[in-house]
Amino acid sequence: MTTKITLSKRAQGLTSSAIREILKVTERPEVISFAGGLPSPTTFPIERIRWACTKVLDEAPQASLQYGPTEGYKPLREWVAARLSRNGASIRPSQVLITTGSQQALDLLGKVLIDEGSKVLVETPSYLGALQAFSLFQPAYSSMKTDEEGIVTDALTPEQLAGARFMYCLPNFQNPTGRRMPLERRKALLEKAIAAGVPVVEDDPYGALSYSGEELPSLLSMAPEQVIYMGSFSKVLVPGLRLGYVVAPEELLGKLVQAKQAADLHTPSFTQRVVHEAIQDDFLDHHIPGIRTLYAHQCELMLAALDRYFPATARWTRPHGGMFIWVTLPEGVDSAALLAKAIEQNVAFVPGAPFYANDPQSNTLRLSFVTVPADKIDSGMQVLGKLLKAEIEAQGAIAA
Ligand code: N5F
Repeated sequence: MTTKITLSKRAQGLTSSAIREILKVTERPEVISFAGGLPSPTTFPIERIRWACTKVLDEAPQASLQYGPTEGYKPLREWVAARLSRNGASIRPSQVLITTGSQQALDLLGKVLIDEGSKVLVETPSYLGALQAFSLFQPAYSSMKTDEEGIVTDALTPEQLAGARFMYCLPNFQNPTGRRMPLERRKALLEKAIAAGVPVVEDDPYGALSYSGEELPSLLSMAPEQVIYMGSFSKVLVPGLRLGYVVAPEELLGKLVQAKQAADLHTPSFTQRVVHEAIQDDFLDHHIPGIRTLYAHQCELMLAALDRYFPATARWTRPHGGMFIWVTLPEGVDSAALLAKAIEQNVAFVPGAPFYANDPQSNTLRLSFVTVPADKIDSGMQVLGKLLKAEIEAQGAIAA
């Protein structure tokens, strides 16, 4: 008998992350990549991490190299709970699960909350990595309407909310649009979720990257019983150590822990201890302002380049924090086709379509302004602007 591999229905539906695929191309050093949300490597506190590694190996050589509890390293869970309790909420360490990047938390949530056909509410557009994680469990997505202030809460009807397993929200400097939800919208969103009994999943890797330093209250702090919160060390420290966390009511946390046992037993003991050492003495409070200043500057450079090189018929967001600008091209221009041409000229971005759960808008794209050094932003954007104008002219010629 010849061996036949029969994939599960789940696996048959799997597709590759557009970001990860583009990353393969952008590894070539000559490519100017506005694609992956890769933090600027100049912000990595290398000496601090080196010091923390040595300290951990000197002080806890065996424990740091041994298996550990699934829930995570206790002092790190305590740190997360204390940090999230700073603005008035009261989060207990027993509500915190340390994960292998917050991406793992998305997968675990999908595993324990989604059945085939379950209704899941997502923003339009939403983080494609979350859509990829949830889609494994075959939900029926319902897209929430958004505008420049995020989810349009007035448009959320009881019918749309009814029976949803959860709504997935990115209130701070959303991936991919860079938008932030104002306080009034946050209140209205929670009111509706509470009235409908729908849990809110708040994914918040960018909240601390507010350029002015002003942070808005998290949904978690406003309604701790209603919200499942995800945070990450990727954008405020380093992404390569793969450390994130999820905060949930204890009864759900227990299920997430069981799902994590099956996935990877626990997040590496060593990296948890290293990060815990590195962030002692309010390190992040001293470190994050430098990241904000750098990203604010690079965002400004990219906005200036958009004004300079992009046609007036394109529109884009003007973020006040985070790492992304979202561009809407004139109707009919396909950003995936534009990407193919851009890559030939060593410039990359992420086409917008994979960020939509329903009705993909192929005339959109995401630009990250943080990964490439400031002096390359202008030249990369000049290439994109020229290609885009040529594309629009070619279309006009066809139409005429
Ligand atoms: O905590 P971690 O590093 O696993 O971050 C996952 C994650 C979760 N939620 C949101 C909203 C995110 O934006 C991310 C990370 N997103 C990056 C992006 O470009 O969209 C990841 C890019 C890196 C990659 O896929 O290699």
